[in-house]
Amino acid sequence: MSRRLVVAAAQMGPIQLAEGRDVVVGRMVRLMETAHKRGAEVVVFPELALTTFFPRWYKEDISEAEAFYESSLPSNETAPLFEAAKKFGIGFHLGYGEIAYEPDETGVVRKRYFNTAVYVDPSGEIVFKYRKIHLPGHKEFDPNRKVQHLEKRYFEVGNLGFPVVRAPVGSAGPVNLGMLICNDRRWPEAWRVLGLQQVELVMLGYNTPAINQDNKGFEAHHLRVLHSHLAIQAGCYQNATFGVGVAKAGNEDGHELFGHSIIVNPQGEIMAQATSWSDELIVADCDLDMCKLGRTTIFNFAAHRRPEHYGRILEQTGSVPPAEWTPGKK
Ligand code: CDT
Repeated sequence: MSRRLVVAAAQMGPIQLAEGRDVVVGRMVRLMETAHKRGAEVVVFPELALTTFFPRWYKEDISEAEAFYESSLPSNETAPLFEAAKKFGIGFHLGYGEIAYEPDETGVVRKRYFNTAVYVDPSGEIVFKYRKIHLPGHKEFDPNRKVQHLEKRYFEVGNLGFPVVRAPVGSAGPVNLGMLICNDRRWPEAWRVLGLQQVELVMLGYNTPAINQDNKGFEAHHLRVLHSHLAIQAGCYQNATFGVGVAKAGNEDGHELFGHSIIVNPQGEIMAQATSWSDELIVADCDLDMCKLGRTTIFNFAAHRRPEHYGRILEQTGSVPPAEWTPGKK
C-alpha cells in the first residue's frame, strides 16, 4: 500500500492587533478550502495563528492579555475550523495561546498559560497536543529593545514533553506525527527526542522577527532565513522525517516577520517554499516510506548512537570552558 500523503503548509500574512478572530478564522477556512482543492490531506498553520504575535506587547498584568488566549477548543470563534476540517476531510495543525486550569508542580490547580499546538483529525477530535518548551526572549520589559519578545512572561515552559503519536492521516494510513513550535526548531535535542520515537512528519509553526533585537537589531536578513531553513533541514535529515515549517509573515503591528515557509523531505531537501509574505498555501506530495532509508542506514539509532558519551547533554545547561592544553605539561 502506498504511504503517500499530500501535505499543505498554510502560511499566514500578518494579523494586526485590532483584527478579530472572525476575520482570521475566515482567512484560515479559505486556506483549508484551497488546500482541499489542491488535494491536501493535512494542513499546518503557524504558531499563535489566531492573533497577532502578542508577546511583542508588554502588559504589566498577564490577565490583561487574556484576549489573546483560548480557554477551550473548539470555541464559538474557532468552530468554523473544525467544521471545515469535517467538510473537506482534512486534518489540521493549529498553534494558539492556551489557558489551562491544571495542577502545577506542587499539585495546586491554578490558571496556567502555554504556547500550544494541537493536531485535529477531520472528525474534529483533537488527536494530541504539544506545549512549547524552548521559550525565547525575556520576562520583563526591556527598555533597550525596540520590540519586546516577552514569551517568558506570557507562557510557562511546556509540560508535555515532545510527544509523537501514530494516527491515521488521509490516504497514507497511520502516520507518526510530532510537533515543535518556532524556537524549538533550533534545538537538535528536540528533534532527536522526536526521532527516537520514529517521527515521520514534524509540524511546526513560527513567528520569527526579520530583525534580531537581541543584537541591537543587527543580523543580515538572509541569515535569519538561512538559520531557520538550516535548522529545519538538518532536523529532518538527521531524524529521517518530513517537516513542515510554517510562518506568520509580513508587517504585523509595524514589525516585520519573515515568511519562507517550507516543506522538507527526510533527505533535508526543500520540496516546496512560500514566496510571499501573505496568506499562501504550498503543498508537497510526501512518500512517507522515504523515512525508512535514513532510519535504517546512517541514522539507524540502535546501531550507531552512543548515549554513554552524551551525558553532558542531560547534565549541563550552559556550556563550560574546555580543558586547557599547556605546551610541555603532561
Ligand atoms: N516565536 C519564536 O520562538 N521566535 C524565535 C525568535 C526569538 S528572538 C527573541 C525564533 O526562534 O524564531
